[in-house]
Amino acid sequence: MRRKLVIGNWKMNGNRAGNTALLSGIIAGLNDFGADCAVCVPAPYLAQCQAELQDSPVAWGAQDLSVHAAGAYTGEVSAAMLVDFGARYVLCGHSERRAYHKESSELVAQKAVAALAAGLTPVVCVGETLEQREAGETEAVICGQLQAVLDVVAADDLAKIVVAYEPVWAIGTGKTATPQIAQEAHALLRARVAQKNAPVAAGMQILYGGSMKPDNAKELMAQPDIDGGLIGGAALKAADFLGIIQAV
Ligand code: 3PY
Repeated sequence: MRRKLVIGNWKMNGNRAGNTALLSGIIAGLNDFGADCAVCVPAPYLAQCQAELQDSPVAWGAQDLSVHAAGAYTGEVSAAMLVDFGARYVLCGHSERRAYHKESSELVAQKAVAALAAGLTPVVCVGETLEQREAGETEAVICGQLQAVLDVVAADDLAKIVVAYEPVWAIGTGKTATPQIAQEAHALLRARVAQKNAPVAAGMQILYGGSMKPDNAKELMAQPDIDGGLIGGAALKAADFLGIIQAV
């Protein structure tokens, strides 16, 4: 039985006072809902998460990392630095990074490898655009993005990866994939992992992302291959985030 996981992706939002209010609201409302929960925050706020979440059931992580370990890479943040601030998760290849920063699937795969080497859990994001879906390319696109990671991650590390399916057309648009569309994509991704290692595929957490909200979370998470959510806008309000966790 896979445990559900709900991760808030704050994107480039937040400030110290607002973060404290949000984090304390989440902690206050958390019960044992049977789901794991984490927030992926802008890197400057990792120290704040470490201070404010360390005795709570909420884990924290980052939204990106460098493939490099150290050196002359201005502006980059290494996996070891994230670990230094207690991060457990790091998003790799969110569609906004693929689109705005031209991150290739190969680079995303290298980021996953760097995260694993440092002991972080990479949350590998995959998803198709509307044009790709309409052209019937969904399977090729999302399985191709995943395959790039499967090709380079050591067999022993495969079980430490989390995958997030985030259809680009459902991100920040208010549009959500129907539970059937999401389930179909999740099943394809799990089958692709199974080609490499069936037991790992059976245990892998595959999250759905893309305008998941309290009112659609239950139906999405009831699907057999949907193991939780990667939450955008709804992760910025404690009541909404908790509403999604409660839907598990
Ligand atoms: C969204 O739901 O908008 C996301 O991009 C979550 O990562």
